[in-house]
Amino acid sequence: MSGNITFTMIKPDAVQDGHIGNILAHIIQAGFTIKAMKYTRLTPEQAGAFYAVHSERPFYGELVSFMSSGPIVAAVLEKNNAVEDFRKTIGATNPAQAEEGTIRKLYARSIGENAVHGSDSDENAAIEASFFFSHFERF
Ligand code: 3AN
Repeated sequence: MSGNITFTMIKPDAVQDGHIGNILAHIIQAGFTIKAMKYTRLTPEQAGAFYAVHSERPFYGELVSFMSSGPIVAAVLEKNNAVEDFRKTIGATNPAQAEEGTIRKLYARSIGENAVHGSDSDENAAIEASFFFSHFERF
């Protein structure tokens, strides 16, 4: 059975480019409810831990340095079939290949600086939400 929670970050590129408001509006318009949210900045150690699953990939160093380069917005989102529906809403990893109207097509700079994160499974959504939020911060 698919779950109803996913985790997202508005990444440093989209924050710097002034897209926080438009991206949150897009997410809400797509039917997601915000269960938790914070504006924060990751240290390189925190970014490295969050993306530990990618530690063997060639772009890992670049990814960690980018994700700790400026503030981000982290949020837990709720909707039926949240993980799959949110990945449709954000579009392909590479914005050049993302469908028209998706968040990455509209706001991402490149495959590395791609505006938003979206969990890739229910299991990772739970792990990622717990990485950022305690139970006292989720409503
Ligand atoms: P997604 O974010 O669509 O799940 P993943 O899990 O393959 O994509 O990659 C995680 C993150 O790593 C991406 N959001 C992107 O920032 C970065 N990334 C992925 N592929 C590349 C690449 N070829 N070059 C640079 N950065 C990449």
